[in-house]
Amino acid sequence: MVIINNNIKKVYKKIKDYNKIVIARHVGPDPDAIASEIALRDSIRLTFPGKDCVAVGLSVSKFKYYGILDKIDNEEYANCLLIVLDVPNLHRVDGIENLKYQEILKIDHHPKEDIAGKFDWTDDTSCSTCQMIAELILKTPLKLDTKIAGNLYLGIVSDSDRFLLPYTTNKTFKIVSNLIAKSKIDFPKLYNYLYDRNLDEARFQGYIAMNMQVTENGLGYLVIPASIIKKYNVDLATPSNLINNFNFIKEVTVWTFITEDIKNKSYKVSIRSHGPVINTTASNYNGGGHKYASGARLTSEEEINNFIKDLDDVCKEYKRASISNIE
Ligand SMILES: [Mn+2]
Repeated sequence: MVIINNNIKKVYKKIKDYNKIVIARHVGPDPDAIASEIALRDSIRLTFPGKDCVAVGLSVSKFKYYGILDKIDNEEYANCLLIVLDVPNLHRVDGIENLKYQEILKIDHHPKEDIAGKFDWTDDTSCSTCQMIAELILKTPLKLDTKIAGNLYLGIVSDSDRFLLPYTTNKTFKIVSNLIAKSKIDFPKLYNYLYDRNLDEARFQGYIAMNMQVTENGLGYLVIPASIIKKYNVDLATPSNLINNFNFIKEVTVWTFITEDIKNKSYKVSIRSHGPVINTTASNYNGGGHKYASGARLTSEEEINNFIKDLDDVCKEYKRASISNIE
């Protein structure tokens, strides 16, 4: 706790020390990445109107609610403080090519990798980067307004999957409670920015539920041909966006969607688990990821069959071990 407070002090001091600040996050951003960079930028601007603070990276139209990102001339920001959020490796930082920064400061909740500044604030017990930015703002003179608080709230809700994921802690709830108390945001009104979707997607979710095969070992799987993606008017990313919605099905321990990707002549695979570790299997099939949430790529029908067999074996072994634990 003391160490974290110390980090917060150091981060605040760095922000005070620099007049030019560039904030960046990972490529292919999610709401936590986008919301954290815009919230921190807006808070710095509000607190220190004399500073020149920008948030960079490719803008994503579906996230435009959070705010507009800045296009910058690298020359103008030479010798800036670069703050990178929600990403531990430098090659995945978006929008900082050829930027000659003076110093890099990382704030992140993923385990440490190669980014190393004079110091960085890494807290892999935090559910999200937005939780860390909220803590920073609440514990320093950095200012908060309704828009900043709303962005931070959405980042926290999104990365913790509505407080379902195990790295949601009492600290998360404390910070969220303080955030709401201080900003008076009308938080139930914000959920549509995360969860609104069209009827095509809802119907496609029905298709998955109706067609998913479930083995006696608890593996749920579905191969989705390109023709079905077209028929339901969804896209290649839709199955992976929906996969978390198939959690908490009693008969299913591990579940995977294998979607035909015609353009890349392969199959895009998403896998989730609420028991056995699956990223080792994923890494045998051109993929990887977290222990319980992974992805892979398959190229042939034979590979699909082997992959399903391997995952089913993982489920079988897990089931066997759980039964013998009970005995
Ligand atoms: Mn995150």
